[in-house]
Amino acid sequence: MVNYLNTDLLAGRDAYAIVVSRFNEQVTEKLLQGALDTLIRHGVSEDKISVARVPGSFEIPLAAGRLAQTGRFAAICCLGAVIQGETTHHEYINRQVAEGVMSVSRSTGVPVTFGILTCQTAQQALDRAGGKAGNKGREAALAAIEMVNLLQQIDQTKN
Ligand code: INI
Repeated sequence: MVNYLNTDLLAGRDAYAIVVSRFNEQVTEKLLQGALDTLIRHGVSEDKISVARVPGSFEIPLAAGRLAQTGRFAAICCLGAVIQGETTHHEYINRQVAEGVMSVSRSTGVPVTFGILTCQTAQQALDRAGGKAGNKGREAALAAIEMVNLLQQIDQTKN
């Protein structure tokens, strides 16, 4: 019989952290609301959620790494919005942030999810922050819960 590992979306008593960028705040606040609403609806109690605000997406990996190192959080959701301007500035931010977030996750073993929009226009970002294309903050929170449950199941197979 196949042994399917649990990937349900019911949160236990674990603590979660959210790192959210203030840059493009009109978008990132909507991502934050989506993530908070999702964590709470899936069973995380409010006092188990910590929110760390950072100036811009470039600062997200450092804050996420420091939070992960505390060992207090089962997962960390990273939220930001990088919107293409007239220069290539966004390309440098996007690459570093994506690699930085993945690197924190790999080096600490703590799931760090990627709710950072990389868009060409502000409208595209708003569409993905509770508009017609969903809410990436919500997706990042769901992914965090799912990964926490999956890793806990994997760890149990060791015993
Ligand atoms: N930060 C963002 O989160 N989104 C952006 O679109 C953005 N742009 O376009 O400049 C941005 N820049 C700030 C950057 O993340 C850092 O906070 C800043 O460079 C200081 O280190």
